[in-house]
Amino acid sequence: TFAPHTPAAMPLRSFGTAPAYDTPAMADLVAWVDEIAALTQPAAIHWVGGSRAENDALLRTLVDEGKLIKLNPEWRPGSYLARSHPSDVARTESRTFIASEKEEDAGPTNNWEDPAEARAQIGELFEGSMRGRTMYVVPFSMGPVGGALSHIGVQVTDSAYAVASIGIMTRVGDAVTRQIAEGAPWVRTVHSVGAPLAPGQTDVEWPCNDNKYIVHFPETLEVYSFGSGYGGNAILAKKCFALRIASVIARDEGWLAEHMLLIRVVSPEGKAYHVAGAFPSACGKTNLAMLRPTIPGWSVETLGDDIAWIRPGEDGRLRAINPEAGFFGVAPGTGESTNVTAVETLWGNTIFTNVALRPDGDVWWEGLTDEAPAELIDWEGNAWTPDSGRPAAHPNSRFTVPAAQCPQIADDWESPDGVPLDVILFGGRRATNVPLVVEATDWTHGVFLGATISSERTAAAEGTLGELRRDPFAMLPFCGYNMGDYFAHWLKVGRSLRFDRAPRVFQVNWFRRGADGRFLWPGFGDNSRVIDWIIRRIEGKVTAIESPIGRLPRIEDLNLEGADVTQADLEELFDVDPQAWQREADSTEEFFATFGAKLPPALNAELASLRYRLQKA
Ligand code: GTP
Ligand code: SPV
Ligand code: MN
Repeated sequence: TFAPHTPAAMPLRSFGTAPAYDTPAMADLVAWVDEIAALTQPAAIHWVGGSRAENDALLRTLVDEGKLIKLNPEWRPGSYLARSHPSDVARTESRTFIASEKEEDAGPTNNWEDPAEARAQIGELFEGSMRGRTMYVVPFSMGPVGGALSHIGVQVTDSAYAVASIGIMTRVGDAVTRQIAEGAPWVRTVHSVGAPLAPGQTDVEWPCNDNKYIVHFPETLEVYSFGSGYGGNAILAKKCFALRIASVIARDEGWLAEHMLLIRVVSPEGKAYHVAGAFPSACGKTNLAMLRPTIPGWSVETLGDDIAWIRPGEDGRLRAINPEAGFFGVAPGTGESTNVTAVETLWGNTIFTNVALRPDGDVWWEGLTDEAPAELIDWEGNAWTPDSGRPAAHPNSRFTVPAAQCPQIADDWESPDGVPLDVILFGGRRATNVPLVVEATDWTHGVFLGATISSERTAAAEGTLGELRRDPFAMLPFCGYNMGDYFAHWLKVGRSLRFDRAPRVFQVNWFRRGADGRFLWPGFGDNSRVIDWIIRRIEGKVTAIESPIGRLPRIEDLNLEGADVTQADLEELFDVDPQAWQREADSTEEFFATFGAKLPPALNAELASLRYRLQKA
């Protein structure tokens, strides 16, 4: 395992000690914690039990240390603002690795690292990395504790901010430790901000390290993350475990771990349908998860906004759960006119990161209100006015809030058995070409639509904003194995379903723009008009137009009553330009070629028939 070294004497405090379960599995957990402590040399170890009092004390400490600002409880009870280091504001994909035994198991879309090399790196980076800090041991469950579709893990971390965030995003505490003690399998995750403190050294507001390193061991179910305190790099249960590691477990066990929102849509006739949707980061999952329909009769219940674990059931249908317990959502653009449900969810008990602070001790970000307050402190802690010429909140500023606070959360959102899926959506952010909605002709065509998603880059990760990139299944940064094998796995899961019970697949794009650069579709609550058409398709109430790229609605079949959209814009929203699509097909061919022999032949066949249809068009 790690290179030998002499651990410093560790004056462990007595608070938050390990629960005294006397089993071999518990001894194993304690031995692992000791091993990490010997490597990272923290000043103290705190086992998180999950109580309210413990969480309150943790938050008080963070405020005392200047790492959180307590918001004015009159406006935002139980809520806090964190300001990150300006360099630590998003996921760092270039420093994220899959350390599978074989390089081809990481595939062309991941950064691969040889596991032995990765362990050597870990030994170097983590040695003494927690000096002067408390190491927290956080047992967590993804999915309700003990649920048939749930999985558990432990994160050790030297970031109290991460602990508070994990406490919102997952189910944390002794009930999980007990499961581990009883022998349940668990995932090992280790996180350090990589900023050890010398004796007497004063801490900074947001400790982190320029050298970031996030590495996953899919064969041994381990994650190590160094140098960053930011959400997806630090809340390891989320993208690292629930997607990268879980996708590998899912491949081996015949299920799917997906970057998807999950909702229940109830039609005017009172029929319930379940919709899951994969959209790349910052492309509308949380907003669709909290949809408030602008058309009468429809309602939406929220089940999840980012991750879905999906399993074929005995009835030949897919069933899905949201493994998370909170929302880690994009703040900018969230306001009364776009997502009033989110605004109401954020009434209190929320940790905000990198938003602006109002003089009255509340928060603000671009889009919360139409007009900006006259004076603010921006996300970097500087005075700000509307004339400052820069955003007050970072474009990837976020809120972390318990899902239970969502006013439209489904009553049964924590049901361990999940919900049966009727519809799968694939979305992206495309200024051109991709219509508002297209229906796949069958499961294989649906997999082709998922595999070929491309989307303009957003602020959720490092990189050039607006640049078009492939993001298959919105899983490009999150698939823990070879994406070619992942495509094949999707095809295989489809074959395991009863032929008439597979979810129907649709591609959507809320982000198409006109020649003048403005969005052609009003989006947000009006996306219910698209859902309405999709459900009527499923119910067989409406026909579609066969196009080379899939089935399109007849504009007259859309419910557009009261919609703020012109006939010309609608025609542009559904325009399929065969020449532009031949270029899309050329680009898809290049993309598919990167998978070599791992690409399922069925996807090449889909591409060939797309070209054939385009030629005839
Ligand atoms: P991650 O949490 O990073 O995975 O993002 P997400 O997929 O949950 O995206 P989210 O719903 O937070 O939306 C990201 C940005 O897109 C926000 O600024 C939203 O205001 C904006 N957005 C969401 N839905 C729509 C829409 O229908 N139309 C337009 N124009 N913008 C949208
Ligand atoms: C995303 O980037 O998809 C997010 C934020 O939801 S993070 O948790 O950082 O991945
Ligand atoms: Mn989101």
